[in-house]
Amino acid sequence: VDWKRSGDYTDIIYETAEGIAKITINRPEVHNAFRPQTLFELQHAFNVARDDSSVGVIIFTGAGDKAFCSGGDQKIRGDDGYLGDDEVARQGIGRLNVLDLQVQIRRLPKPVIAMVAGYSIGGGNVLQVCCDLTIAADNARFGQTGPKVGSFDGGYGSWLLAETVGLKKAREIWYLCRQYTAQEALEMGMVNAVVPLERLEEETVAWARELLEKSPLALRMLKGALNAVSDGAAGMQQFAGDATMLYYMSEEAQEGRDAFKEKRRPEFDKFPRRP
Ligand code: 2NE
Repeated sequence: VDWKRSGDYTDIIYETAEGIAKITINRPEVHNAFRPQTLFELQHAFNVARDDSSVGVIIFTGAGDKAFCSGGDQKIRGDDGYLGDDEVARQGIGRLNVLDLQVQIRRLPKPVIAMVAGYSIGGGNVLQVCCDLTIAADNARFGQTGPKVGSFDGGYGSWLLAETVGLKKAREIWYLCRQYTAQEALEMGMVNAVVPLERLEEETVAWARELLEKSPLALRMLKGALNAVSDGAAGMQQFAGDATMLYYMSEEAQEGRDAFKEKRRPEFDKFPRRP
């Protein structure tokens, strides 16, 4: 794939090719742990991919083959969150802005594929759980560490994981903080496929190309539908918004708009009252 790099980032890499955006956490020296800046850049890049109408699928990954992401950077963890190098941090105030990124991935109306080599740990594993699909290399290792390092994610990290692998398994993963191989993750339904490390990108791109052949609106509605149940009112709000978008695209809705602009009564009688 002939990836074209763009954007001015320090902690991540943003690339596109053939309708695919690839977003890479680029902090291999800490197994791609994230700090507040990493998350600001990821949020920016995911927005760029969302707004780019030539992009149909997003691949989310980590630099190198040692880790997808090892969660929050424990070395800059303050007493209430993760400390950046901005004014907020200078006041000693930490952030947990990974939670905003989780929501953003859920709301983004294009499929996001996590491409995982090596460790997918802690808040990093929660991110891959939030993605639509996950392709794992055979060297991948998955796990949560919260109760070991003084943390937990009681949001998507817990109940979306439970929805994905079942309640008993989710409890085991969180309570015991064990690590699981790619094969074990496949067996528990936490990933979609396990492939040899040297073929990870090739296989992930093949999945992305297959998605690109499908109807973008159908994929958008399916993502919204599958998320709506567990996202409650917020999920329904998004799904309802998509219904409005589809309605706007109908002649019936456009008749209402045109009648207003032309200062006449709308002629809705010509549209069927569907059974
Ligand atoms: C990932 C793991 C198991 C790998 O172990 P190993 O032995 O293969 O590598 P090592 O030597 O631990 O890591 C390599 C380098 O990366 C750093 C290490 O400190 C080391 O650098 P040096 O100290 O040698 O210079 N590194 C790795 N993970 C890091 C991290 N998260 N923050 C900062 N530096 C990190 C092993 O490294 C590990 O267990 N890492 C910690 C995983 C973890 O507990 N993550 C945080 C969970 S909490 C969270 O993410 C969170 C949340 O629960 C809720 C909200 C927001 C965030």
